[in-house]
Amino acid sequence: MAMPKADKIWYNGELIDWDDAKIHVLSHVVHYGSSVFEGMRCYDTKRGPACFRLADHVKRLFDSAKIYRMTIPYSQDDLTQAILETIQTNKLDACYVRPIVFRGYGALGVDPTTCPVDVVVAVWKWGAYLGEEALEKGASVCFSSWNRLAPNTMPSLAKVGANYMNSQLIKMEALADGYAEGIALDTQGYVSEASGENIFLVKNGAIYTPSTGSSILPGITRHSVITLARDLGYTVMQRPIPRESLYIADEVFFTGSAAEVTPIARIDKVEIGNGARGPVTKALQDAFFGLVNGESEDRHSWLTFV
Ligand code: PPE
Repeated sequence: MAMPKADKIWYNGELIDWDDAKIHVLSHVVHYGSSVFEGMRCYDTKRGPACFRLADHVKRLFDSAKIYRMTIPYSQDDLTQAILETIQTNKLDACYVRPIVFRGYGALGVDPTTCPVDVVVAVWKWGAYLGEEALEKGASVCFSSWNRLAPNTMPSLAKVGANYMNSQLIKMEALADGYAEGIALDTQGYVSEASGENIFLVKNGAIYTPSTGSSILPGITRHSVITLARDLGYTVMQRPIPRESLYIADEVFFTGSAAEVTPIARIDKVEIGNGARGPVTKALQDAFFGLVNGESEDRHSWLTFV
């Protein structure tokens, strides 16, 4: 994705020009991947711009930092305010929001504890993650030859920069082979997630998704879709999912802040269902987009108006 510039970036408490938001090349994060971050969307609703599940994203950021013994020098409330301020200042109606906390410049060597912890919030315009067409027609994806993170190596519940080296292997292989995305198995051989999306399948009217035991990031969109599906009366189960159950599913779709709810039309060139967006996926997209666009009632108080 070419980076569309916005105006200002929030950097350790100050709003500075986009082009001035720089770090030293000897910052700890550059060498050892020591960052925790979030990605969320702000939607353009009839009542003005609204952040989707802002509090939950801020909470997950602090959880990721806790796992890595990183003390964020702001409170959750401060950071929430900083995010809202960054969106307001940049005057974007709809945008992607990327708060990132990283070990900065001060010392090198693996031990990060003497480095400062820097905090940044950036926003920019970001369209459909796998393309506008995929939202309607479904994406063509593959299984990756790479596994997702093994338990007790890189914690998958933390959204940290270093985990995305594994994601990059999955994504580059998929793109090089002509697919939009790759689905990775966990180290037990069960379905885990894609490089930047959680995955769901629909079979005989019920909905299944891997549990947190399958090395997934506990997606906030995943949680939202599980909740909306249950509101609509569907049964949703979180359990180990064998690879082959995706090929014979009625429907498969991805969820993510960037990917939203994206149907999967083909996996490894095998058509899923009839190779088009299925009715359950469509119903969940309608529920999701209705809510984030402010058209339907926000029953779970997921929108924060900017
Ligand atoms: N798994 C991974 C590995 C992941 O990166 C994401 C988000 C998800 C699942 C879905 O989580 P959630 O956004 O809370 O529903 N991926 C983000 C980064 C995408 C990127 O290319 O960068 C995102 O969707 O914002």
